[in-house]
Amino acid sequence: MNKTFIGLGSNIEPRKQYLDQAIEKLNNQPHIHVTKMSSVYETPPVGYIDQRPFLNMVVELEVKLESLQLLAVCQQIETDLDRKRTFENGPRTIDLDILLFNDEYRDLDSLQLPHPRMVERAFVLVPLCEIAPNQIVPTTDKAIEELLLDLPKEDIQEIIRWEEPRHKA
Ligand code: PH2
Ligand code: MG
Ligand code: MG
Repeated sequence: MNKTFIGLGSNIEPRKQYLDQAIEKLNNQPHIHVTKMSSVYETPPVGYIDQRPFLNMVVELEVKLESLQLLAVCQQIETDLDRKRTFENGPRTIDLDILLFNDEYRDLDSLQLPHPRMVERAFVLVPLCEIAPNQIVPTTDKAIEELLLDLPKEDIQEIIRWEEPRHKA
């Protein structure tokens, strides 16, 4: 059994529904169990900033798959949920990024592990810290809660726990 963490992001409505559907599709795979889920956070766009805010969260999975097989599953789910590749960091219905896979290190074009930008992104570290504060990131030898302390306070303050909007009775 392999333990892995996936970062999910969406900034095209219905954002929450895309997150829910992606998790359901992961859990419906015979060799994947969703074992932990973070809260959902609303986060300002990083990289290309002229776009709608994201909902982000992180899940922990136990999988009987190799990392490249898991990548293929994630990419298929993105396609099934209407993900269009427009431009780098552009708007998306759903993005599924493998953050960590056991303590595996990979440097392929298709898959880099640990995810190379995870340690600088508050929208990844805040939800990940909620479910795995003591998890070590192999290339840094630091725990998630330590890595979070290294980020600028302003970055962390922008990550807001998000709740489902209430519908009128
Ligand atoms: N994903 C990106 C680029 N920028 N910003 C936020 N807030 N959330 C994301 O998931 C995100 C991003 C590339 O995948
Ligand atoms: Mg991404
Ligand atoms: Mg991605």
